Amino acid sequence: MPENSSLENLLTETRSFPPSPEFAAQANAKAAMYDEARADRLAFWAEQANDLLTWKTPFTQTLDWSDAPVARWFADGTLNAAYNAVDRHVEAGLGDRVAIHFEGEPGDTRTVTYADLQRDVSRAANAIAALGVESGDRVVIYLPMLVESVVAMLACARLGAPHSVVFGGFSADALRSRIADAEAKLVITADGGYRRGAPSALKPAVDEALEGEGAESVQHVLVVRRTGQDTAWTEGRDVWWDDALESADVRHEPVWVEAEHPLYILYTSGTTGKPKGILHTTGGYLTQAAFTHKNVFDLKAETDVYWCTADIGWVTGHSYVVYGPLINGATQLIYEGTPDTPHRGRWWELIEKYKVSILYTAPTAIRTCMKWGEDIPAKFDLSSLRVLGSVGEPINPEAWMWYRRVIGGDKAPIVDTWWQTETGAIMISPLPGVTATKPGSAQVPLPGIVADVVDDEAHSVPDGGGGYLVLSEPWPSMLRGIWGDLERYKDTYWSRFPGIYFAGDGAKKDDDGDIWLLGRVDDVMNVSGHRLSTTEIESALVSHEIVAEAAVVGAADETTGQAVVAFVILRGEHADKAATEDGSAEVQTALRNHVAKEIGPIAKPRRILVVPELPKTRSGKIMRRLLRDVAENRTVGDATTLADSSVMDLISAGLAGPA
Ligand code: 6R9
Repeated sequence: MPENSSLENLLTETRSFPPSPEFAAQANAKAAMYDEARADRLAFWAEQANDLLTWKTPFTQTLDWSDAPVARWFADGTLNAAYNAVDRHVEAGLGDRVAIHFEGEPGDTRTVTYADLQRDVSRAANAIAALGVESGDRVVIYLPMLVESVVAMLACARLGAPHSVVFGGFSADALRSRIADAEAKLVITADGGYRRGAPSALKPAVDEALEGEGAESVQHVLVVRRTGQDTAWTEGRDVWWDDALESADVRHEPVWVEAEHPLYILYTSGTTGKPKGILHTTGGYLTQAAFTHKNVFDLKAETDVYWCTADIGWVTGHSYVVYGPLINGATQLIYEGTPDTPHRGRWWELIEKYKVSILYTAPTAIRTCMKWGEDIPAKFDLSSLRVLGSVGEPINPEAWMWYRRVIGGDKAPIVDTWWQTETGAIMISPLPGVTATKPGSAQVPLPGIVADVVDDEAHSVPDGGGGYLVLSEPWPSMLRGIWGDLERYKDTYWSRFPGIYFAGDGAKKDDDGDIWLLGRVDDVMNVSGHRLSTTEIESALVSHEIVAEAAVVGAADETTGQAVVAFVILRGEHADKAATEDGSAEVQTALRNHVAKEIGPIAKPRRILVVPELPKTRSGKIMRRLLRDVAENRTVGDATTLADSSVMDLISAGLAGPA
């Protein structure tokens, strides 16, 4: 079980907020959906796939699980994701509906209708095809939050070319390893984006990534002009997005693909150093993204203005900025920048300006706003908000209550949505208008989803008990594997409890049987809702010449959920140097910058502690539990399985000095 004591108070939480009769009366979701799905789960999903998507060729088989754990959903049907997200809305006479209100960080705006999207996506598809990309080829997208980012993803989908979006905050090295693993043919990037009031270059990281070994598969780089900053150019390889689109035809026939055709690969941290390329396919993924977006957020496409604050570099941006909302014909806001530029009320100002009615964000953002003070949101009219969502990490009851009261005016239901890159779409969440919500709990598996909390022997725990979260039946948007490594897929998710999916999260059931998530049980950290692997940061640290050994833990942090704390053993004379105050500061800076360069600024350790030894078991495994005790200033727990039990004393003694 995770030993996160700050989460213990969750279990004494007893408040509950039933839906108002008015909300319930108009809600998309109905309690009967649970019964319907329980009675015939596959028929339920087949109905959703038919209702929510337009198929070129209808499917006749819902699920083929004969090759478990690789599922095939709706396999003999054919469709196209971009057609479903864009063209069919235009064909239905909704071309003038706003798809995207774009707001740049400097305040520039753009309104994009579904008809505009259709033109741009078609032109981009023609342009990308002209650069040699065909169905099945991989395209890496490394962009800030722009309209073009959505267009680029849909253009790839239109061609049947799986995209792999790499978060713009990742370093050149991280980008290169992803390009190499996916063997991408094309990279789509921008000169830069606006970040905290200034242009921030992006293209140099692509140039650096492509210079290194492993990225030889890339033939072209398509560059969106956003900031207009000076940009180094490789003739013959680099192409401006605007030039390519300008000369491209506005008509493009979508490539109809089979339901199991790969839609995208998204890299995420696992328990080892090498990121996993999570593979999602088309029909099942789109079905569940659309179903959850419509019912969990109660989307009324004609009247709602929806805003998900996630970056497209994460799965939340894939399912709830691009595919879910656009499949459902929603009107949404996309904002390029940070919440505090140029002032700390920017988000609330945007909600007032665009009359946002559905907001989907992360607990870390809510806690940051709490810290800034409720007088800031109080200056804006937030009365348009009618549904609030949370995702990325457990939300503590205090933040939940603040979100409800200060942002939601004590009336908007909160949906705390549990899911993962691997699950593709929301799995556990209250349904607004149906579920009486509880502060801090994701509560119930959605209709058609079978989840449980089990003990070490895979036995379901009774109400009131705790253990591991598992998913016991396949679901439409489940990952279809890890790119290029089927064994790792089986190993990671299906070997801990044979035949059922192990999510890597600890959970409890309360007396009503509702599920409370307690955080990761493996070596994956969750910093501001972003997954980081301890091993990945450790490898980055030891790749620095002065580091002999490193151990990384996630320590509880009030704002970011967890913070990266690193314990390092330095080589020879560097250890002595670090023992002085100046030397210590120098080492800290050097190592933090090094991690930022190797992985990205989000992976920078909050604290780096120089230690003489690391606590290891006899088999050589680092006991991170003990280091977490140190990092969280707790009394160090049971150290009897250490090979050398005096190590912890040595570490604690050393930390009394400069750290
Ligand atoms: C969507 C996303 C997945 C991990 C997951 C869990 C944590 C996500 C949560 C939550 C508690 C929630 N997580 N949502 N924990 N309550 N509502 O975040 O995907 O980046 O792959 O992270 O995030 O630990 O296993 P991803």
